Amino acid sequence: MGFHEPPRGGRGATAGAINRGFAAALLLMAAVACGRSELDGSETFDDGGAGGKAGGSSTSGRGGNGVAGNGVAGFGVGGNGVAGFGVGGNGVAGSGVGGNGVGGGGSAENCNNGIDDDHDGNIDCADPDCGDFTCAPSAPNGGWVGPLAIWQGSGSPPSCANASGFPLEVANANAGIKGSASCPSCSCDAPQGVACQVGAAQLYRDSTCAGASGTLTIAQGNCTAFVSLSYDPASVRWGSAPPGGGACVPKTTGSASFPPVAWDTQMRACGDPTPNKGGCAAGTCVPRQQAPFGQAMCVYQRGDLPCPVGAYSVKSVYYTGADDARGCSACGCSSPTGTTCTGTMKLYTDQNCSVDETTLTNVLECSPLAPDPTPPSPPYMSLRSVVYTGTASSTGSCLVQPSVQTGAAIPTDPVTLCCTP
Ligand SMILES: [Ca+2]
Ligand SMILES: [Ca+2]
Repeated sequence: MGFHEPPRGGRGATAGAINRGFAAALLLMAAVACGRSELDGSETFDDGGAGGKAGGSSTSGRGGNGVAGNGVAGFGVGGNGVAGFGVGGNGVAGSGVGGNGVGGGGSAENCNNGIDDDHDGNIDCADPDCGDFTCAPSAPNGGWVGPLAIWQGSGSPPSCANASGFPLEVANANAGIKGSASCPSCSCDAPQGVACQVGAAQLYRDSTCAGASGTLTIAQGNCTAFVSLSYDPASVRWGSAPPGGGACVPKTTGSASFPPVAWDTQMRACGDPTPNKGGCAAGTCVPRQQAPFGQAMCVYQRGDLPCPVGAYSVKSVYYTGADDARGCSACGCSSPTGTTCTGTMKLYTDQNCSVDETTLTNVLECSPLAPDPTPPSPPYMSLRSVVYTGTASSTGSCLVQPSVQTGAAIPTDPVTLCCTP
């Protein structure tokens, strides 16, 4: 048998130039494909194998390798732009013409439907095309509501319409209560009712208020007779005129005012994302929240509760109400200080405040005394009388006891928010 020149590549072999070595290898493949058992180099293949098989379907990735028979290159139709590969029969491989490079024709991934729309094997959250989606852990049992997108800050909360796929306003609450009070200002009038009930006189043996003395306490306003035992006093000093009692009347300027209860922080929870479990090992594939909403995923429940075991572990408590128990204390004044008594202290040598008057007009003033012309019987050395007339001076003042806030605005109706770290 002669060696026949193999025919040229088939009709489809538009890129048929292949070197000999490669052709021989392909020839072997072609022979096996045709069921021939012998191959000795002189074999002639007049009739190649079947035509190339088409590549994979147009919707799944890689095209199959087409094997050409009868010198006609197979024509692999690639899926997704991967060429099929045809092999020419009869010893010369036709170079398969690749698929036309047209993609499989699947649609773009819808990240919200639980279906692998683009047939890349990845559903929704698992598909890299779905970067705007994320897996949210399922809301735990026990009354927890979520997943939620959360905004917190001060000022007006943004609309849930801005929270990507969390359009429903689920909760609004607050933290950091501010319940100040503006209390009136206070002042104190001058002391009133200060009493000058007693005066003290010091009686000396000598005439210059020197040396040892005896002290006599005299009730204000009454002539008081007194005797001395050890000596007839020759001088007297007005020792003291202590003021007693009295009070200042507090004055209140303005009135208490209580600004509306305010909060440092406000929280808005948005929920109701389209439910979907696609592509998440656990939980739900939900839209990723958009700023200014935070990235943490949260669940909430009314009450101040511990967070459930699991992914939603970071607790914060907000409040939806307040009890306003604010008030202001009354203005007050301390006891008076700096008050004094003035008046006169008059002494006499008789016992009825009428003979040999000696008058003192200032506290601590010293004056000599005339000898008692009518000393009593022993053991007494003298019998005299004294009268103290005291009036309160206008000095003195009271410390202001200001009006201060009492009570407070107490947050009520707590809401517990538990979020992912
Ligand atoms: Ca999908
Ligand atoms: Ca996909």
